[in-house]
Amino acid sequence: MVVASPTPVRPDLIRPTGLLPVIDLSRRRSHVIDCIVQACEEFGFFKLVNHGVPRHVVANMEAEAFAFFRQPEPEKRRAGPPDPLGYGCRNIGFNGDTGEVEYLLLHTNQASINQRSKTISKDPKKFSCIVREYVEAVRDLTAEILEILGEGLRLKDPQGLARLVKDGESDSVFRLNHYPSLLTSNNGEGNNNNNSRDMSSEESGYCCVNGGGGGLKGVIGFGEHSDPQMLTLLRSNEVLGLQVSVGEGLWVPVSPDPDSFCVLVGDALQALTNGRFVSVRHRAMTNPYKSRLSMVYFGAPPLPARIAPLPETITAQRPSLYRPFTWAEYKKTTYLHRLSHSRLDLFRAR
Ligand code: GA4
Repeated sequence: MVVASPTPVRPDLIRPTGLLPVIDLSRRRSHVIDCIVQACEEFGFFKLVNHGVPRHVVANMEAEAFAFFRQPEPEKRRAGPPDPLGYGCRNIGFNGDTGEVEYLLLHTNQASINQRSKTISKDPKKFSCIVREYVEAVRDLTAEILEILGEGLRLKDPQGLARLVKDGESDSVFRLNHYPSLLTSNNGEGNNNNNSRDMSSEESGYCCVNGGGGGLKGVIGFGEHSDPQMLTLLRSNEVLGLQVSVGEGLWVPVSPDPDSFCVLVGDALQALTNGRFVSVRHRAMTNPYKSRLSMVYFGAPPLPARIAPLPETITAQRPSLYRPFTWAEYKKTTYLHRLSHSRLDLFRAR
């Protein structure tokens, strides 16, 4: 992987990490509902702890992901180029976006996972089984959060949002992102993510503003964007990198916690809630000393599903902000634009 020259990051525009909400799913239901609704309104982001996804399901998925990325480049390329599904390296989407990242993008449909696994793993049955277990667990958790939101919004059909991601035809996708450390990056000629060669955690507790020692600075791994889907569940290893925008150009680093999930509101949920929940802009920095791995589930409706502000979110003071559209239409639009585009603006009601 080629190391790009560092993208300058303005230290004055970074805020402390304690600002972001952390929600304990094991607390009293009514309390959890209030906290989640408030977090989705204020930030479009929260960290979820005591979420109930079994440790071994996460650990197995992480081991498979590292095993894939550890392979020599030609092996990985068997699963590419991304169409957009499959293995990709540095190129994101089809309109010239790049980042210091390599990734695997999978559809969550089981037939698609089985088919793709043949190009990804020497033991495709094991790989697809581990992906299935992980995806089912995070899909169920996503559905649970959407039910909580349905209750919190006092929807007539509180389970309606959750049904969209639980639908067998759901267009949800799953992404493994690997951000090699700058020290272990190479020119795409083999191992670039051997975790054991990374620096100590003390050295890697770097500040992405000023960079670490030796003049190494944080580099953009995945540029600023919002997720197009409804809800994103992101889990990363213990390496710092994710940053969320809290408006007015301020970025907050998310402290890494392998036992939690970051939950992000996507564009489709912003439209469904008539802008009451905000899709959060975020980005990922590479860590100079440690490889970062994120496992990201993007909960989406089926392609023909109609997205329009729910009646309960439309009031005289707040008329419908968006025109109705299908998820297929929205998805097509995302691929016609750059990563950082504010694509939901194209669907505003006139
Ligand atoms: C961002 C969220 C998901 O990772 C993703 C990305 C997709 C891709 O990498 O293929 C997109 C990006 C994401 C938004 C704008 C378009 C599409 C790359 C890109 C430039 C899988 C998704 O659904 O949208």
